[in-house]
Amino acid sequence: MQSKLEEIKIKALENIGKAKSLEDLDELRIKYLSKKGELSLIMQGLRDVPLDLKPLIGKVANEVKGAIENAFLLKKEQLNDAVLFEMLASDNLDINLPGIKFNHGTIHPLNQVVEDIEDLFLGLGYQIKEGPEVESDLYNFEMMNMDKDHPARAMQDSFYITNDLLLRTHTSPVQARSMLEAKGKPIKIICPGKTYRRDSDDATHSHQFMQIEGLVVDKNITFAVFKNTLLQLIRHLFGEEREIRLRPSYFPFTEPSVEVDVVYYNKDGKKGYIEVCGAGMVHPNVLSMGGYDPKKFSGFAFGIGVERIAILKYGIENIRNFYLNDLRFLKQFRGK
Ligand code: FA5
Repeated sequence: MQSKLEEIKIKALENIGKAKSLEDLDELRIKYLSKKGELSLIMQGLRDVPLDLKPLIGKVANEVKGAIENAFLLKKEQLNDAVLFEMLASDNLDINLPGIKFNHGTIHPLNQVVEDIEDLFLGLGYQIKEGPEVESDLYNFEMMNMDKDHPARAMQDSFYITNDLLLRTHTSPVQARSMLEAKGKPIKIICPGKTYRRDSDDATHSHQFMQIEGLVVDKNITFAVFKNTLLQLIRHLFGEEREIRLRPSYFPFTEPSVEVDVVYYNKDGKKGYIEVCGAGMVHPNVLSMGGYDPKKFSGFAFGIGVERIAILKYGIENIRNFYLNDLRFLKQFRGK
């Protein structure tokens, strides 16, 4: 029995030494060391060994088992190392090489404001609409209750392409377009986009700027609903604490009309207000022209100045910064 054990040991060590993979090694483990392996079968024969020889044979058997187990563990380590070295060699990674720099773009601060406001209104059940930047006189003025000779047209002089075609001066023409499209059904939309005016450029005025129009038309839309929506918007943008002012105003397409001002402090700590939004209850004439009976339907509308919101939110000193494409300025808005 002793020689049989020695024989198994020699064979097992030889086979383990030759194993080429972890799979080979596992097969050998089953062959020699498992419950039904060769070593266990021999050990079962220990019962029939004469009593005086048992300690000796038992000792040899344990030594053989120990030697096989050690060889097995050693080989396993070698094979694992070999797998790792092979992986590293095939990866061919030189950690001394300088990495490739990717130039990450940033979302323009004005678009960040637009996305933020869109998120708010989508959550309130509004749909997002688009309208053309080259607009007809009909939608830009007439359907907004400003006839050809209406004095309020002077407040929004435009860049004209023909007598009837112009760069829209506000996003309000989308109101008229949405009403005609909805054909008398309730409306709840916002529309962000570019607008153009023959305004003189200064710190808060630009000849091209962005607005977000809002329009709600339904039965029983009250001034209270309108005011609550405006407050929700301003609180969302500037927090509960920021002081705001609702100022009575005039627009030919709303009655009554308001303007929303938000407080700011200049470099010297002097308090002022910046107008961010014009709004009001939709004028009955605008409802009629859009195909809604003003006796049954009412609504409110607003036009937010996107640059003005961004100026206040980020403390920007001049509106021109948004249009100069200076990367040193734009990169400051990464992930705001
Ligand atoms: C209008 O344009 C109206 N269409 C808004 C409106 C919509 C009223 C729906 C009622 C119902 P106003 O001219 O005030 O209104 O402009 C709205 C906002 O656009 C202003 O509060 C301001 O934030 C911004 N804005 C106006 N002109 C300029 C400009 N030249 N540069 C930058 N922002 C401007």
